Amino acid sequence: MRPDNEALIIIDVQNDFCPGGALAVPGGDEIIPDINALSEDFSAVILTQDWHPANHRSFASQHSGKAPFETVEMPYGTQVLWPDHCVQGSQGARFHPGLNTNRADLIIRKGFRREIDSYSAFFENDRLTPTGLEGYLKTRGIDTLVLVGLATDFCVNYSAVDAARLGFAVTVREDLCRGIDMDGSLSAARRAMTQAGVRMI
Ligand code: VGL
Ligand code: ZN
Repeated sequence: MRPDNEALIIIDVQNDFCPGGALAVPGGDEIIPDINALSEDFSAVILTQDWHPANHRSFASQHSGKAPFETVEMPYGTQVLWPDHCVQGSQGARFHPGLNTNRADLIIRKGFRREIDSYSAFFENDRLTPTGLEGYLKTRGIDTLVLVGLATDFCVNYSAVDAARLGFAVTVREDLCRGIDMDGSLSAARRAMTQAGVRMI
C-alpha cells in the first residue's frame, strides 16, 4: 500500500474515449485491467469525468462550417473542435464498464460550462478557473500524484502540467495512458510535461 500522501488520478476512462466511442483513443480500453490493479495500491483514488452539456462550445457541431479537429479562437485562446462526446447523462459519458470505480473517493467532473472547455483536472482551459481538486488534495495532505488514463496528449498532459505547477510531485505512467496524436500533439505533450518537471515512466 502506498502512503497516505499519494493519490492515483484516473483521467477520463469513459466510453466515448474507448474504441467504439465518439472520440475513440486508439487502444483506450487496453489500459483498464492494469489501472484497476494499480488502484488497489493507493489509499486515495480520484476519477475525472469529461461532462459536457449537449451544446458545448468545444463541439464542432456548434460552429457552422467547422469540422471536428479544426480549431477556433475562443476568448481564452485556440480551441480544438471535437466530435460531440461525453454529453451529460449519455452512455458515452459513463465510465467504461471494465473500470473498477469502487475504489474511487472522489469523481471530479469537468467541462460542464458551455462556454469553456476543461482538459485539466485542476483548471478550465482559461488556466485560471479552478475545479476545486487542488483544495481537495491539499486538505487531505496529498502532495504526490500518479496520473493514468486518456488522452495522453490532452487531458492527461494538461492535468500533469497544472499539477506540477501547483507544486505536486507528479508521475505519468505512460504505459497506462493512450493518446489521440493529432498533428504531433503527442510529442508536444511529452515535451511540455518533461519541461514542467513531470516524471514520465
Ligand atoms: C479530452 C478532448 C476533448 C481528453 C476531453 O479526455 O483528453 N480530449 N475532451
Ligand atoms: Zn471533452
